[in-house]
Amino acid sequence: MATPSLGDMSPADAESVYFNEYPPPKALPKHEALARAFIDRHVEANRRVVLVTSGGTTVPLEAQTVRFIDNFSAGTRGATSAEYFLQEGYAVIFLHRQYSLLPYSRHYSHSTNCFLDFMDEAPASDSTQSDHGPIVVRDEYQHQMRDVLRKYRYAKQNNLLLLLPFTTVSEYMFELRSLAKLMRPLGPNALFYLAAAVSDFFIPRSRMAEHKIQSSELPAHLDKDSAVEPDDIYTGENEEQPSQRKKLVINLDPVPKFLHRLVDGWAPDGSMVVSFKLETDPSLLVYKARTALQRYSHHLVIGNLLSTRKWEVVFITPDPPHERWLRVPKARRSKSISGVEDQVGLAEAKKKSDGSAPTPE
Ligand code: PAZ
Repeated sequence: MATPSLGDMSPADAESVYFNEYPPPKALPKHEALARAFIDRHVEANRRVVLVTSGGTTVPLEAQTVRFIDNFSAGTRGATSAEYFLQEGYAVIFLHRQYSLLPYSRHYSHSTNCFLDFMDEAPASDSTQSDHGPIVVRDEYQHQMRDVLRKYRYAKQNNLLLLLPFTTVSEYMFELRSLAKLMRPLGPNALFYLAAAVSDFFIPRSRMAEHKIQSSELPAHLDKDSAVEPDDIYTGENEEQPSQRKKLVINLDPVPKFLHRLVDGWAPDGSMVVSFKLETDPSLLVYKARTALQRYSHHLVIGNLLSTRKWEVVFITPDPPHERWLRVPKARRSKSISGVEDQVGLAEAKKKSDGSAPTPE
């Protein structure tokens, strides 16, 4: 009899099968300890805590991973929104793809200029008589960098920002589940803001190749995988060069949707859950966002299109007006560093703090 796929199981069964199949990430105990201390501190201070997820997850093709499937997300939405949550008085757990954009440092990181372009060598002062002047921030960046630096320092000195990295989709799932459970003492002071681009497809651990997938034939005595060829990675012969090269055909399973479990099981009672929905086809966006809201019964789905995500989003809510567009006016698009996050971050934080609906532009 064929084994049922995770998508055919109840959410609770899919959870136990999925989490039993993967070893927890090595960093999980350390991340849990950091998160527990962070959450305790903010429970004590009666501060609201938001878990922001950011960046894309990878899908490894091999257990000893050389190759993986990735996605486009740079973490701009998550990193920018985190800054706005901090500004609104939240403490932020920033669960992000390793090396993606981070709050504050994103202003000077790889997606903009090289950070060295912000620096200059100042002339040496007379007293030092040295030809090595101090390195300084260029005049034109002083104002903005001072502002960013002060906010960054404030968040750091007051322990308001906890950075936790993930890489693979299974690491993300383990971290999300643990953090949501650890956030239970926060009750309604907890907010989940799920902006990460989480892979929809993956190779189950049981069907994953252990070693680097070979692209050419091996002599029989070295071809360990030929006896246990994984079902989902078919390396058939390439017709053009039958003797040497192999095709790679990958058969991926759907990643179980754990939003249901987050809303109904892991997250604290009374907390707010905001998810994002990305599409490329404008005619699908509202339908897909609405379907997600109905399916998981959470509080808000923010829909965005790949091509316009920096300038417009749609808020899909269970209560009227049900669909509300938020747009950065054209005149401010090129000047805005962060695009629509300026609007979304603030509107969300405002909504949570005073219960009012966010106002569109
Ligand atoms: O990271 P980024 O700023 O480049 O992109 C943000 C985003 C499009 C990943 C986010 O807004 C989003 O829609 N996340 C959910 C994607 C999805 O699973 O549908």
